[in-house]
Amino acid sequence: MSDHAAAGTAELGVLGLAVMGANLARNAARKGFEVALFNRNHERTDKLMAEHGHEGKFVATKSVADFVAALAKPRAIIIMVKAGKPVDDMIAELSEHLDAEDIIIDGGNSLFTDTSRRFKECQAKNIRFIGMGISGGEEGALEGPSMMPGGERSAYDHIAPMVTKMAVTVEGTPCCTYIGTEGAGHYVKMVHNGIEYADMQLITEAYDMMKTLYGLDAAAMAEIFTEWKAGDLDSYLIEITAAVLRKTDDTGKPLVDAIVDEAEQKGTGRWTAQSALDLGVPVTAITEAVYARALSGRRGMRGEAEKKYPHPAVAIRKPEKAEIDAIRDALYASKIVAYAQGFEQMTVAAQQFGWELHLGEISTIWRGGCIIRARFLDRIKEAYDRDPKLSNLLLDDYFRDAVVKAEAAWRQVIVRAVQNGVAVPAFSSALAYYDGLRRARGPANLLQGLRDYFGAHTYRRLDKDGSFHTRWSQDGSEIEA
Ligand code: NBP
Repeated sequence: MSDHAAAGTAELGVLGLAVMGANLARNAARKGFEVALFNRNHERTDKLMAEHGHEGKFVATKSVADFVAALAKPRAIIIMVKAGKPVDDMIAELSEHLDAEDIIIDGGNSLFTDTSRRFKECQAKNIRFIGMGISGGEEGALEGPSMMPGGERSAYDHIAPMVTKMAVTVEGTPCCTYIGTEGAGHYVKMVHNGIEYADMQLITEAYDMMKTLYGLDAAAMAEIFTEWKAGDLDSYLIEITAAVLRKTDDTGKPLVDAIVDEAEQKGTGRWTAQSALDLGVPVTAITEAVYARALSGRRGMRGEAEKKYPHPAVAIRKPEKAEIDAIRDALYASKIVAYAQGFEQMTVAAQQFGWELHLGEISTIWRGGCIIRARFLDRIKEAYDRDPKLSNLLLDDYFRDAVVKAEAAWRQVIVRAVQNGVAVPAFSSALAYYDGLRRARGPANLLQGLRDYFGAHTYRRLDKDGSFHTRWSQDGSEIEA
C-alpha cells in the first residue's frame, strides 16, 4: 500500500483526466468531497493540480496502486477513459488492487452490452460495478450533469449522496436517479442520445424549409427560433439553434453559412437504431436522423448528383406568418412522435432485459444538464404520472390533443416540402408512423397473403382462430415460389 500522507481518506477516485474526467473531479471537489486523481499520462494530472488544485481537496497519484491506496473503503472509482478496450484494461488493472465490495463506476459512453458484460465480470470478482451515463458535455460535467447510473443497487446507495450532489438540480430535484441493473444506465443514456439525434434532425429540417422554400436568412430564422422558445418548443436545443444562426464570423456574414454541410457522428445514435431493430421497435425518427447524417457525409456524391438532376422549380416567396407557425406546429408534432418512439424503445428494452425502468423519473432527470432538456419533458413526466404503464406517449390525452391540433399544419408543411424537392425525412417518417399507428386495421393482411402464397408462412383470420394456409392459384393447385 501507498505511504501517501492522505492515504485512505479520499471519498472518490477519478481515473482518466481528459476533459470529462477532469471536470467531474473538479465538480466533486468543489462540492466538498476529497478526490483521488489518476491519469495514464501524468501531465494531465499535473495540469489539473496546477490550474485547479486550489478548488478543493485532491490527492494526485502517479500509479494505480497509489491511487487505490488513497481511497477510503469501500472505494468508489469513476473511470472516465475512452470507451471500449481502455475501459476493460483499466478495470483489469484496478481489479488487482481492489478489495471485495469496492465500487467501479464507468462514466464514459460505453455500449450497454459491454456494461452488462463488465457488471457480470466484476460480480464474479466481488467488485460492485456501475455503468453511469453522463450527459451535459464538459460544461455539464463541471457545473452539474444529468447522471444515469445503472448496475449494482447497493453500490448506487453508497455513492448516491455524492453523485446526487454533483448532478444538476431542477426545482429541487437532482437530475440523477438509479436506473436499473446491469447496463440499464448506459442503455437509457444511449436512447437519450438517439432522441437528441432526432430532435436535432427535426430542427435542421425546419431550418431547411424556412431557408429553401421561403428564402429566409440566418438572422431572420434566429428571431423565429427565439420566438418558438417562448412556447411549447422551449428547449436548450431551440435556444442554441437561435444562437448558432445569429452568430456572424469576421466577414460579418452568418457563420452557419460558411460551415461544411457534413454531419459527423460518434455512434450512440446508430447504437440506438441498431438496438431498436433488434427489439423490433419502430424508432423511425431516430433512424432517419442517423441516415440523414450518413447522406450528409456523401458530399462529393451529392455534388455530382446535383449536376445530373434538375431541381423542382421553387417559387421562393416571403412566408405568411401562418406558414411559419405551421412549420412550428409540424416540428412539435414530429418531436412528440420522436420522443414517443424513444420512450417505447425503453419500455420494450426493459421487458426484454428484465429491467424495471421508471420512465417518469427518467424524463425528470433529463430536465437539467442534458442536451435534450426541455419544458416538454414535464409533459412526459405528467403522462407517466397519469399512467405509469403507458405503452406509448401518443396514447396519452395531452399528446393526443397536441398532435391532433397540429395535424393539418403537419400534413401541409410536408406536402409543400415534398412538392418543392426539400428532403424532410424525419418530419415525414414521423407523420407516416403516426398514420400507421392510428389505424386499427392496416394493410399487412395483404402482406401476410403474399407470404403465405410464396412461402406457406400461414396467416390468421379475423373470423376464426388458428393458423391457415391456402392453395392460392385459381385452379386450386399449390404454387411453387
Ligand atoms: P476521451 O474519450 O478523449 O479519452 C481520453 C482519456 O482516455 C484520457 O484520459 C486518456 O489517457 C484515456 N485513455 C485512453 Br484514450 N486509452 C487509455 C488506456 N488504454 N488506458 C488508460 N487510459 C486511456 O476523454 P473524454 O472526452 O474526457 O471522455 C471520457 C468518456 O466520457 C468517453 O467515454 C466519452 O465518450 C464520454 N463522454 C464524453 C462527453 C464529452 O462531451 N466529451 C460527454 C459525455 C460522455 P491519456 O491522457 O493517458 O491518453
